[in-house]
Amino acid sequence: MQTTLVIIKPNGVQGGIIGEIIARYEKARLSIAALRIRNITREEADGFYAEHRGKGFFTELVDFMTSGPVVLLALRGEKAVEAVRQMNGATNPKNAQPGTIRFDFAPSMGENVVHSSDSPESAAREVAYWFKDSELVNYPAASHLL
Ligand code: IDP
Ligand code: MG
Repeated sequence: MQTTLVIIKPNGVQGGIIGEIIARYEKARLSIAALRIRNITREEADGFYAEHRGKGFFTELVDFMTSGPVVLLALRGEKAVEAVRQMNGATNPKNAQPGTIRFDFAPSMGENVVHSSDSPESAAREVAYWFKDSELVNYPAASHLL
């Protein structure tokens, strides 16, 4: 079992597709270990995306991620890290496969609607970055949808 971190970015929140995105993860039999909607600070965005500091798009990325509320989501399931990366699609929506979230909803690379952890190591860091252990819950993911 793995736990991975997803962020629904400000355009996903303002576009009214929070429910649609979360429904896809539930249909994939992932359980929600933690869930919160809030604004994040520039300092939080900077620390979260530390690996990208100094890149040309970094300021644009921090500007975008702090432009409105985001949904922070920890998802749990078998091979959850890779499963969610696949469901989200390629970083550049122009390269994303049909049926992925970014293919369906993302207007551009900079505004690609969702973040997800890229490895089990990143996932551990990223879940802990936003959530305390005591905030994570456990329940069996649906075997069929009610
Ligand atoms: P990922 O979100 O698919 O893991 P990363 O390479 O980790 O992609 O980049 C983090 C985020 O930074 C991307 O989701 C995207 O929003 C933004 N980003 C990455 N590369 C570019 C770029 O070349 N131009 C604009 N934004 C970019
Ligand atoms: Mg990444």
